[in-house]
Amino acid sequence: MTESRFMRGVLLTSVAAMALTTHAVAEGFPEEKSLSGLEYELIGRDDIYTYGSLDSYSEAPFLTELVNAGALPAVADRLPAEPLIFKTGVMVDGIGEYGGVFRHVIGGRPEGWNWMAGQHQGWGGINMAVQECLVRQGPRWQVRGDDQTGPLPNLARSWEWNDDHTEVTLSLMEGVKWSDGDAFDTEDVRFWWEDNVQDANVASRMAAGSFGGADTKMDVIDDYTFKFTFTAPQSETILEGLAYIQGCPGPSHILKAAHPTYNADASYESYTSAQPSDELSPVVLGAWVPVVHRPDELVVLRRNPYYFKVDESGQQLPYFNEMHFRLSTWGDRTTQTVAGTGDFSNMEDPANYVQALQQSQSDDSPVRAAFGPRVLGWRMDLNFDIGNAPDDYSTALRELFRETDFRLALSHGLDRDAIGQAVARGPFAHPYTGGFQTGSPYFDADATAYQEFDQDAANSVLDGLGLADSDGDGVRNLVGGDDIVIDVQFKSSRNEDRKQLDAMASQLAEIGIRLQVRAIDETNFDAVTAGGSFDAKFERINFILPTFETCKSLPAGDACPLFNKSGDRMPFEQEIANAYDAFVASGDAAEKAKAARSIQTLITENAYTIGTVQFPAALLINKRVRNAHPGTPVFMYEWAEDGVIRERLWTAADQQETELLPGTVAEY
Ligand code: BQZ
Repeated sequence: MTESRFMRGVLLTSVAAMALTTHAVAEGFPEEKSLSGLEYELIGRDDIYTYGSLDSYSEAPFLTELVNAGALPAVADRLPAEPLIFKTGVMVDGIGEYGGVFRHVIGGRPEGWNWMAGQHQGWGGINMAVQECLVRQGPRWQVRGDDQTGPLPNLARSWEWNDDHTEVTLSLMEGVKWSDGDAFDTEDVRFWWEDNVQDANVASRMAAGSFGGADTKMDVIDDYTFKFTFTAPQSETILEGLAYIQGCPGPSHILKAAHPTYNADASYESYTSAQPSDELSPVVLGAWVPVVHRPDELVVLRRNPYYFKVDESGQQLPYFNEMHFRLSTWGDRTTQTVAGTGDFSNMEDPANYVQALQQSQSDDSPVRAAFGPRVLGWRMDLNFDIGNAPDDYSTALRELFRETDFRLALSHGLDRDAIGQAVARGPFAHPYTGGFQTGSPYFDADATAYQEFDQDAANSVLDGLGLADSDGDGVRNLVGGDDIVIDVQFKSSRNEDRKQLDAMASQLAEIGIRLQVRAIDETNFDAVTAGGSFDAKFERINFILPTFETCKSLPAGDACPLFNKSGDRMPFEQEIANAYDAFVASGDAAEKAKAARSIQTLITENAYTIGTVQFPAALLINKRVRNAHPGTPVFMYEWAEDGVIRERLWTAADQQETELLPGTVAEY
């Protein structure tokens, strides 16, 4: 289907004649009243941690007993030559005490431990407890603007660019060990890159071709040094793609044996599920290792005796010996944290904001709560991938989805104020038209188009497209075809998503479009959507940084976004791809902001994705937990589970919760 007939310019003039009220860019994204109450001082990126060797090291007392029993090497032999050292100056409660339990409650369920093949571990902080990545983003929320030069180092402790910025050579920490004592080195990085990211048969979190283009090369130089070569100059920004969730190597000494490239009896399916969630313990680099998994009930993690980070006094981290993940619901996470039976919650289910806020205001409340900016946005993504449509009806539907004015009409058909109130009464909701949420450093109201709720305009556009209700059943029909029924998938565990879809379904029915909502178990939602097998999907998306989970939102690389995996781009979509490349390639803040503005304008003017509402969120942490900086946002560069730096959280001995498996570590 040619786009010309529906070229935007033509559309706007004709529609103007029909009094359509699409607020082109400058005319006005609704004024926003921020609820953010976060206060914090900004620091330099090097104030958080450094690398180096200390005169002596110490460990959790029960580990010393294991060393004395010959079950573990001495702490100095378990640590790298130069561990990562957290600086005391920016730790709000200073050097910590060992022991106790950090209690999470989550709504997800571990899918498996093979994260390089795209499996998740249940979200809510499990993923990030077991995975360590080449660089880090979370703690950047606290870094001064003039020092925001790029991601923070982590496993890759430093890197160097060549003159024309087409090559970057990264140096790994030397002597880091996996939780079974095996050495971490460039063979793990090579396996991650070649046999997972670059292998199109593996549904890795970093899509092949999305890291600087399809021809990016990675070369191993020695055991601790490797190099990326790009076909075009890049900036530090591209390295943000090496942070959590994309740039986290897995144990090659374990997984190669399960990979078809090295094992003729293996399939890609068996490889993906090579580490089932009820088989323990996986080999990890993270601070804690899963040792117990009671399905639908609990996951218990014990400290990793080989963890490669220390505090300035030489104490090996983390401070907590045990971490629990109670497997419940996301809503219950907030309920239990407000009640004091959980220690952490990203309060993100607007339905319980009012009650949780009231409860957390009292002096004897176990938590404190402070709202951050609006970083939670919900949107519907229509699938534009005609090439992979499963049948003729889907093909016809996806051709219609590629019509900009069809999407604009849908957007005008949505009453976002009503949708917001359906989720939570009060001042929390604000309209969202896709693109950056207002809490993003790249949000610019003047670059944001807004389609007001206007059913007349929506109907006249749909009429203009010839989508009449030819069989008189109240639902518009495809030209000469069936009813227009949009099958929308959403996560069954997300009440706020269901409420919005119910409101959207009744609103769009009024303009003759039927939404058929379908709940999918959250555990497989990503696997289903990663495969592109949906006509439409609806979920919460944090679009704060273009480099965060890029493939979910932007045409970066041929296999992206997930809602147009064909790579058959619409003209404006190609402009978005160009703006994204310019954003990543530029090291100049003003140029980046300019590229981000055009991404925003192109997305919102074309209703590339159809946003509904956006909400602030509040981080709840139990008051007995120390070193949790009160200014930590629920989400900025990464979720708070990363931003709060859990490996340096602690609780005084007299306030510690009882461990379920004292004195133990994972056995291999
Ligand atoms: C935070 C986060 C930590 C994924 C997930 C979950 C998945 C999505 C998203 C959030 C959960 C919590 O978010 O909602 O507060 O704890 O885990 O990983 O929604 O279904 O696929 O993108 O991050």
